[in-house]
Amino acid sequence: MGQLGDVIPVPAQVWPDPAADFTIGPDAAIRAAPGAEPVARQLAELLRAATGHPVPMRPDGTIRMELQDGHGAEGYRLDVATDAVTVAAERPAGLHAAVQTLRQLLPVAGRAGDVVLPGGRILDRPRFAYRGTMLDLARHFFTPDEVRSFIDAIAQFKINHLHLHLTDDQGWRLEIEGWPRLTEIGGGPGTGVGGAGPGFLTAAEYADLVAYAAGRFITIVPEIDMPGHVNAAQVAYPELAGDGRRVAPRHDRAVGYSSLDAGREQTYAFVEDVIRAVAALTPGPFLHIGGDEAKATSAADYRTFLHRVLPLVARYGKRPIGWHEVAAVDLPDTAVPQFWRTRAADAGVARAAANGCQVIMSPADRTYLDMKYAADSEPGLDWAGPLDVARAYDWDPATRLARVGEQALLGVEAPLWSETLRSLTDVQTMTFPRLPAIAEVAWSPQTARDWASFRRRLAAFGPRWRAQGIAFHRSPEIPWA
Ligand code: TNX
Repeated sequence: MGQLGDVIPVPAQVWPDPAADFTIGPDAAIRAAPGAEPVARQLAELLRAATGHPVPMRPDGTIRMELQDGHGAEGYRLDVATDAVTVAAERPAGLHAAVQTLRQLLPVAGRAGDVVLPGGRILDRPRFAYRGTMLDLARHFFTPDEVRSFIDAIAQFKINHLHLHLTDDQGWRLEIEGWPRLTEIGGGPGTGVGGAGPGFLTAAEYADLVAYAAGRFITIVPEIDMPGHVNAAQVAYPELAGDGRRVAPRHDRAVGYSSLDAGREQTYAFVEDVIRAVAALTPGPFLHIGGDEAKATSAADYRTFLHRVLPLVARYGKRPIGWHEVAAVDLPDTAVPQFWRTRAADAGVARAAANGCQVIMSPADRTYLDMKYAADSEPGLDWAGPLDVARAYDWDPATRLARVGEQALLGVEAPLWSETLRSLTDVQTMTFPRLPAIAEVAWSPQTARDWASFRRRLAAFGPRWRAQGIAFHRSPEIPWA
């Protein structure tokens, strides 16, 4: 049995009480308040797997899940006493967060018989509302089953947004009504970097993923990258290229050579169809419009394009997110620039923050999961790296960018680009153990965080990940159990 607070992300407040341990015995049962049942069933499943006991749902259960005010959208209270375990939250999302905490207090080996939970109280709530990661399906396609397994793995760390990079120069990975060649050609054989593929999500598969993620309190954030990163769309529909000539497919790693034509109405007819379709499939509030590395678009055309497209996102009921280059224009205060460079100041993002926009922090030198861990590790890129676990952990999002402080931050996201990835194992190896570091950066109070404590808590995940079949990088910085 570990200590009560030995979880990732570290809870905001922990009061261990060694005299109050609770034993999950053969008679253990769960009592769920109305509205708490779905999360209570998830907890019951975990407790059954850990103990081998039946753990039914029963009105006299001493493991209690309650809904009560005062914990915020995702916060919770966990009380472990000798005679009862009480989980209280304002909303099911908070109960789900508490279950992720409890899960890490259970032994790794399954069907272990009676299990003792360490006594005491946890009061916990997230520092930032947006705690995300991103998977690039465009450079390398991952199947719905692979994405589901990724969702299961990240949910344990209280990650609550999964950004899917669905389109790029190499491939187009989401079926769009009325534009079948996008995926027939853009999702065809050989469309991944280096000739990988084929693959795309049908609208129904995407909707299934959205629902699956929602069951784990994760919001899907779809990205359609534009006006650059559109070569695959132009291969499928040459009329989307400025001069209408046939466009050659490209599966190399270059960026910044393609652009939609900001001066043609046809561009906006296409973009509106895509935004309408993606918005209709996406219950979450966000729609990511990319906007990065538009080196083949003039500055004037870039502005024209965004002034047309930002209102379209709003018309279909979504809040636009864009890579921070979008802050070159005056953004509506509902728009969210996502900072990804390695520099210490960005005039556009600072101006957007001063105008009331919230910002997502993804500085590449701290959060890019596609960076190599070390100069000699594979796979990965190295333009912002190497990025070891300590570097992913040891920073404060509120002091990262000049004039973009705590109040301006919506949250933190760790993107995983897939140019060098070939398999789900590669995805897992790049994600773990760095995403848990970022999850703690985004969830835990800065004052509760400490590298020495984190690396010790992280070490315990070695056996846990092995039991779950999740590959991870055995970083030499961590004293693996
Ligand atoms: C830059 S970060 C890109 C991507 C690449 C990535 C590789 C950003 C907004 N654009 O197109 O995949 O670097 O690290």
